[in-house]
Amino acid sequence: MERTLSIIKPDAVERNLSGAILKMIQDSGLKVVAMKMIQLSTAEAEGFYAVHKERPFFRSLVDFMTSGPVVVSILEGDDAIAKYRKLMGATNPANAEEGTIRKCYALDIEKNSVHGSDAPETAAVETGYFFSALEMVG
Ligand code: RTP
Ligand code: MG
Repeated sequence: MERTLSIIKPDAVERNLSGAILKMIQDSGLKVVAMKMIQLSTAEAEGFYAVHKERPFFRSLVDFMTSGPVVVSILEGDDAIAKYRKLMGATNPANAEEGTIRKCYALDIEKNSVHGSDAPETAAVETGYFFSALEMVG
């Protein structure tokens, strides 16, 4: 069993797509073991995306991620990290495969509706960034 962090980003929450995206997640067999809706502060978004701080898109990404509420959750399942990345689709929705969340709902390379951890190490850091052990079930 593996756990990964999911974020439904402001562009999707704002368009009332949280339920539709959670349905795609649950239909894939991944199990939600923690979940909450939060408004990220600038410092929280900068901390979360610190790995990208030298990238040209960093400021724009932080502005976007703080533009409205997000739905963060922890997903559990066999091979959950890779499984969720596959369900999300490519970062740029123009390159995303049919049936993926980003193909269905993303607006552009930045407003791409969802985040998923990309490796076991980042999944551990990211789940701990948003949730305490007391907030996880199972
Ligand atoms: P994520 O971290 O959100 O799951 O997405 P990812 O791995 O597919 O993409 P990553 O390279 O980690 O980039 C993080 C987020 O930054 C925004 N981005 N904007 N304007 C741009 O060229 C650009 N490139 C990336 C996206 O919101 C991306 O998901
Ligand atoms: Mg990433």
